[in-house]
Amino acid sequence: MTGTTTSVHGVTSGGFEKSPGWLDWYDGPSAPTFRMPAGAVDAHCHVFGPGAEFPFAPERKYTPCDASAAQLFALRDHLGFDRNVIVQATCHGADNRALVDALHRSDGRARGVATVRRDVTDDELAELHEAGVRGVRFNFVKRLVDRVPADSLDAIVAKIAPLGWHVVIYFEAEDLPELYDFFSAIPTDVVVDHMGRPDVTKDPDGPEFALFLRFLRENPHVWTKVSCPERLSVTGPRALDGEQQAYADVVPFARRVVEEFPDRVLWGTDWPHPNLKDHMPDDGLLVDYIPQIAPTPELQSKLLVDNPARLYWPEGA
Ligand code: 0GY
Repeated sequence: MTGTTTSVHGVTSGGFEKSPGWLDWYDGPSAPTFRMPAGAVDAHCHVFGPGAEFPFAPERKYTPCDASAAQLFALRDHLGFDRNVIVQATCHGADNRALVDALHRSDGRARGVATVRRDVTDDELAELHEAGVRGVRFNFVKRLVDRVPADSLDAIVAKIAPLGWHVVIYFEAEDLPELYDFFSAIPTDVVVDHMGRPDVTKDPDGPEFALFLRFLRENPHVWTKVSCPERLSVTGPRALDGEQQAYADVVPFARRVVEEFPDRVLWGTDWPHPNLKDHMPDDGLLVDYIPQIAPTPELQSKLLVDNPARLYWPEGA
């Protein structure tokens, strides 16, 4: 793998200063012991810049290190994934040029999820579709974005639905009650990032996670990524052969979702892991977490191969 060579002394390429305390992605991930099924998709990852080529958006809430398409594809090959779904990160706002460039470089092995504004034109959407974009992301996490009014989001949905795209939503568990009806009414498929960010110090049988499970039960058009244990965990990345399993506190939440909704779950690394302040995961160990939440080969195939293929490559490979 190539390393973060453009990202030194707090400054990224193009002269952008990284946010204080920013942790760069881990250069030198271990080789996973988990045998990835053929055709596996890393269904949640990002590219950042490089800043000199694709400047970060003026309205961003953080400035990351560089994380290029070439570095992402090297990680894909190292971990044993076949394809990627690259999700527009908020540090690029609605400027999708870095995403589109990465999609073009992927030789058809990546799809994208973009951020667009309500005034996006049909020609711009057609260009994004041609590049491989198949969805838009609506972000409700307050530390990442300013809230976009619901009527703007409705206008975007009306424009992307005819293309067969879906909506990816990112929110905190405490905000689901307020957003429940809005999300339920979205007429396209909807994909929830990171299980709606449950507070894993709470009981997986408690009311907060019960609401999320009810949301999935009542809405067959809603899927979820069971990703980001490193972001949700309090117990952290203990070694798999240690006295405690990696991200043990997240397992009961993710496993429950995988077992109840095996046909509507996706998994991704979240490389290059924006905004982590205490530890940066070893992506090889993150992959070794997968069998804890999807314990059988059948569940693993659905999670990593069949489900993302249905959503992002419905026309076949
Ligand atoms: C993630 C999570 C985060 C950031 C973003 O687009 C983004 O900036 O998604 C986060 O900080 O929780 O999924 O990458």
